[in-house]
Amino acid sequence: MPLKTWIDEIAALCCPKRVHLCDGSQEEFDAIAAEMVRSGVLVPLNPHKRPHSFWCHSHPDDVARVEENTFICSQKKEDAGPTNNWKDPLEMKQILKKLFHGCMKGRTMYVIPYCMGPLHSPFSRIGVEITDSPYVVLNMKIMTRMGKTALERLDAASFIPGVHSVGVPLQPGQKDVPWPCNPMNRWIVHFPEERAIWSYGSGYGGNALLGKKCFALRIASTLAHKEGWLAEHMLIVGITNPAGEKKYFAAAFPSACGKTNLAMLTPTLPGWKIECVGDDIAWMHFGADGRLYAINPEAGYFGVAPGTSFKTNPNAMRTIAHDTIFTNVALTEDKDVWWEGMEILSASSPPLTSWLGTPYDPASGKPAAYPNARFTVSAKQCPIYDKEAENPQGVPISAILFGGRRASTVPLVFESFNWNHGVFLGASVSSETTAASKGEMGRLRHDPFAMLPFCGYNMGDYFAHWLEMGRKSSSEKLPRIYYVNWFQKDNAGQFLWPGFGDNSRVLKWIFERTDHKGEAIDSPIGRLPKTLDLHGLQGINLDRLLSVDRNAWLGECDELFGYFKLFGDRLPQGLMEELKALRGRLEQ
Ligand code: TSX
Ligand code: MN
Repeated sequence: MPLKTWIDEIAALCCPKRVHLCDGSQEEFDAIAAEMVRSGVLVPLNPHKRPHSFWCHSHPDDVARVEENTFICSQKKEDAGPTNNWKDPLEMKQILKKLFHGCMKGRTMYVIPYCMGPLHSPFSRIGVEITDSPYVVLNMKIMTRMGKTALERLDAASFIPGVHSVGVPLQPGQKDVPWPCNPMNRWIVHFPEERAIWSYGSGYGGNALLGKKCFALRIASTLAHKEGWLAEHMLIVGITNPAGEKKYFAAAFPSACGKTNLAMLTPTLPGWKIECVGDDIAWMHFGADGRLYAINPEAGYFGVAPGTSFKTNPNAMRTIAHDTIFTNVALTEDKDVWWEGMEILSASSPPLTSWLGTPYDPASGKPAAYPNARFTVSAKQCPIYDKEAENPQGVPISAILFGGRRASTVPLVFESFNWNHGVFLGASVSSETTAASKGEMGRLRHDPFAMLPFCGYNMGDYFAHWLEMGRKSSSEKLPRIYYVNWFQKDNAGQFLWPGFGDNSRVLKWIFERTDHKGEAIDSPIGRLPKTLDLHGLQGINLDRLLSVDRNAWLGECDELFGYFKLFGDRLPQGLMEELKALRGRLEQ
């Protein structure tokens, strides 16, 4: 459908006060931000401390993605699979028609053309988001290549339409609230066959910035399945050794495993360098040379603020020193931002405004920043932003890492025997829940390929697609696949591995393995490092970090067998064979 026809159709449905076609200019951003400052939605931060930056806080019930209200509406229920919520597309459209009828009354309807991926990449895709939220416009400007340039590419390509409303129409004369949303009536809906997105009732993050999770993962994964590529929840880093040789790794981790920290790592090993291509999403295609190439479809970081510090991620701290939007962090007296894990607050520190916008009481036992508080910032501001991130052809991937947070059983690092075994490792990703995520603490949660909330089709078919991708190239050209776990604990509950910059020691081994150099020892679960470079570290129990407890792993096999059964006849044979083979090696 031509863009103009679609805009008219949505305007007729939603009845906005006016329509604004976004050009993506800095002037437009500044004008919208100024209006939001006037209405009190945004607070400008201290220009001497955090230039061109803003603080805002959401409604207390609109603070995260809402998986229970997220739907994949394929014609057949089985095509959404056992891990997604499903509703019949016609039935869902009836619901949406009612919801969206008149939903933008009294508001401006913004039309946001945007490009996911470098502007001139053959792998990039165009989306258009219609929204009644100026907060969404500002965030989309940072997170995507937004505006006129994307619009120019639009005639040539078909676009992915997305309609978003906060779900709070204004009656004539009615005063708006700072963060309009409709927490009792939220719908994040995907029509994979029609390639359309509809989102209602939330103004926050992945619910509202439709280019990210909705398009670049859920819709893109269905496109990738059809077209023979991969849309993955992965960071992308460049890694250069002291000899100046450079490789690229992609890595998938469930939430609360420090993906952004790894994407911006400062190596402790002298002479090694990490550069950041992306911290969240990778679109990967095979090149004519048989190698797998990745682009980052995003142009910014929508990162979790709490826990980010000059100790855990100095590059992120420098990235967000200016031109950043902060959502749901705490505000200091001198109009700067603060969050748990940034630095120790002393008793004499000046008072804070909490993320709720009220004076913070440290004695309340509650955090000053919401645990899922975010910064939105352009990727270009990262001091280690990789120039190759703008390469339209993408970067060649030498290794794929999977990982999870596991206190025991899973060694620091091991290598898969081959592609199919690596796909099995991806499918077996699980993580122990932390205090930051809801649900019981320390419980094991399966999150295959870290894609559980983001796969737009049947996850069994997704596993089969990964196996199929391995048949598109020869084994020596395919990326090697690894499993890592930074989070093992000793019997006293202390972390066994220092993590963070010292993870460069693990990356070094992987780098050398992909160079046919580093040495490995076969174990029943995969290939373990013969040793790691531990220069400058003391008291590391490497034997324990790399040990394989056969009984624990047999238990792991039983657990996985139970999980795989969830996928019924959509589970590819190849995965069950890998599980059987693992059990066989453990029983030998
Ligand atoms: O991000 C993390 N990484 C990856 C870094 C590149 N985190 C934070 C996870 C929450 C988002 C980690 N936490 C890592 C890690 O490698 N490891 C740990 C566990 C850990 C925490 C503290 C210490 C050691 C390990 N040491 C001290 O606090 C002194
Ligand atoms: Mn993510």
